[in-house]
Amino acid sequence: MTTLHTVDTSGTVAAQQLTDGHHLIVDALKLNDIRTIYGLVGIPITDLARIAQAEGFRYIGFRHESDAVHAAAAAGFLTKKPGVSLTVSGPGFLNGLVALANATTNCFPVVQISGSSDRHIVDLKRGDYEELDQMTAAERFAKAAYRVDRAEDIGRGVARAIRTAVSGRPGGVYLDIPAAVLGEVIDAEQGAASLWKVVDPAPRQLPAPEAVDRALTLLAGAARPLVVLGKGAAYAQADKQIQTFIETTGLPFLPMSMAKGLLPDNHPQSVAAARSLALREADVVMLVGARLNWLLGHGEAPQWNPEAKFIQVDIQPAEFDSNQPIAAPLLGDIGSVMDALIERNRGQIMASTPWRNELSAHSAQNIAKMAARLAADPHPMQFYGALRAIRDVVHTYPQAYIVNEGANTLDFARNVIEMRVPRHRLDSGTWGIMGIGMGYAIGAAVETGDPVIAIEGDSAFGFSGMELETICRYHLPIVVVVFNNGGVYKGDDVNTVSADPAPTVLMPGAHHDRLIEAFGGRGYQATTSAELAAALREALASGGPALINCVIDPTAGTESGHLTNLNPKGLGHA
Ligand code: ADP
Ligand code: TZD
Repeated sequence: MTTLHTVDTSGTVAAQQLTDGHHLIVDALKLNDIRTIYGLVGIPITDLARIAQAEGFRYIGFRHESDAVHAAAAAGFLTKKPGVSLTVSGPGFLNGLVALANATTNCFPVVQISGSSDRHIVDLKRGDYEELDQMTAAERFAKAAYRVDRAEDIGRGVARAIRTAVSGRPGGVYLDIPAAVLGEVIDAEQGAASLWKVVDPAPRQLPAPEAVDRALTLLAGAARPLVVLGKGAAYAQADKQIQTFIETTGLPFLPMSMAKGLLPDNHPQSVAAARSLALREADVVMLVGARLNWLLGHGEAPQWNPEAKFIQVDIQPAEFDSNQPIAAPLLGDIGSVMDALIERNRGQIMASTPWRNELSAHSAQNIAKMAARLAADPHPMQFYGALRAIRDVVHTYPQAYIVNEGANTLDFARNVIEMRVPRHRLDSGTWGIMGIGMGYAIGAAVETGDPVIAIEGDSAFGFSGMELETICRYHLPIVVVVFNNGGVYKGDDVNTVSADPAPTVLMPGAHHDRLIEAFGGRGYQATTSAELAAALREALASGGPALINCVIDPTAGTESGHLTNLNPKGLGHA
């Protein structure tokens, strides 16, 4: 705030307090309890970041905008409040947009605030520094896009962005602030009066009683019921209600990857180890915050029982019937729906003993098979041996967050690394995107202060690897484990037609551990599972940034992991 002294014709001096667009954005965010901004500065938003820092915000500066927006998205998922990110115009905005789109796809609340070039130049396409019609571009990929054209509308714009990001189905919101609005000076009192705090940003949405009864009747008549928990259930922070409903009904449950830990993975009702059988046989399936998209085979036979009836708990009505007929739609927020289910259940649901026994027996068989694979300790290391070493260390750090991306690294780690607490696993999610690794890890570490272990394929790590510098600059408790098999999927492909490496091949023998050393972090090279366990233990005990280059057999893994069948066949290659 600055004071402007004016002298009128009679010689009277008047003092007017002034503010500007920068300060108004910071004040509006602060009023709405936002205290962290993930960004990358440049024209026209550098001062905005400085002012935020001066006003007590934590500003985390990144090396690439998509990592900043991914970090904010992780913050949104973990806290149920929108993460806020800040990008420059044109290319900086576009770099962030992929992460905004990814957050929208994953239903994570996040706001990307971006400075933009002068409207009168952009709109006539006269050619400006970093010129782009950003709002139009964002519209396609975000839940919503808004632009603030006057400083007096900043409070409205911020309120609208927050409300849109978290209410209903959460998602990514783009907020465009032209440079001229950032620099616009207005009366401070008028500015302060234009800001407001959003009341109850994500109001509870209660299901209709008849919809609850319809679902309960269906579940009560089921011979082989199944509950599928998705990341919407994790996001909803309705942990207690979900646990109560599952445990009092005895229903078998299957967690999707980011719902792992909502109930502990070693819970006797978890059928994660009998997934195929559960999907193939279940006759009534209750989806809780999980979509019947490709990750669940669109609910189609033969993966699913063609006779299965679906109950779906979701906050987005248009989600129902998107893939299969939904016999009992339950519209509402998961907390309120679970409360209503618990309240209206008069003990009529009891999962049948033969079905539970069948699932348990099948799980036990699969767990034994997995134990044998995990016990083998080949050299060079394969995925299972390395993951067993990590799993054993992680058990002693239950509060550690797991970030996970790659193809084989994702598929194997999802199954091997058990989660015991809710919302502690973040991964490639609905798009199967690579590049979330360092952004999600930074978001989780900054928001919680707890240790983060990022389990990364070597290709996946490369997408955000430069953020090692960010991790070291802020001295974050992040340990990155790179599963280095020297390639995208695998490192043993051979190009038989020229001297160039094959398309999937990356630099053999790469020492990713030395990258972090350049920034003062701890680097480790592990070639055996014992070395890996020792390095991870030491790195976690240090409480600071570390990277373990975990050397995996280049022949280990499968092309495209478990999605090999999604590659088009055609005539094949040379
Ligand atoms: P997964 O990939 O784990 O199966 P999805 O991302 O496909 O999970 O599904 C998440 C679903 O959860 C989305 O359809 C979303 O609308 C829904 N959702 C998110 N938050 C809530 C909430 N608070 N209450 C109800 N549904 C929610
Ligand atoms: N680009 C983006 C943004 N997302 C993607 N999913 C891909 C490319 C394609 N892709 C995958 O689907 S997995 C993957 C790529 C490039 C990397 C697999 O190799 P990796 O993991 O080294 O990370 P594994 O464990 O060796 O299979």
